[in-house]
Amino acid sequence: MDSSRPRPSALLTLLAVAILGLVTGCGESDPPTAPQTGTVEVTLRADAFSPSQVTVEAGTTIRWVNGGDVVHTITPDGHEEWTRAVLESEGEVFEHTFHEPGDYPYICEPHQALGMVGTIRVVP
Ligand SMILES: [Cu+2]
Repeated sequence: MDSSRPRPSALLTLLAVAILGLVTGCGESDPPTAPQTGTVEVTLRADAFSPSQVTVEAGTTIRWVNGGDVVHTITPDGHEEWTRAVLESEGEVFEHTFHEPGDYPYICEPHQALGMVGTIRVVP
């Protein structure tokens, strides 16, 4: 009548997987997961923000740089943290400093359908 109770071996397996996950989570090949500070650069490529997901501490400046001669926009998606920016030529830059913790999604209007979207996550 104990068939619904997890077997000890199953629990051990779960524990082993959890530990393995922790260890590999700190692997050198993984992208940094700690919040970044200072000035963090995001490059606008043909159809993507690179990197598209960025986690920073409050007070960090994001510097978007147009990596090519394609017109992109950096348009807030559902918030008004900054005013829509248009980067028309290679090397053109837009910067914004984030002070309030939260998630700030944004899109590139011409390339949103291609998946050119990003999120800045600001942590305290
Ligand atoms: Cu674009």
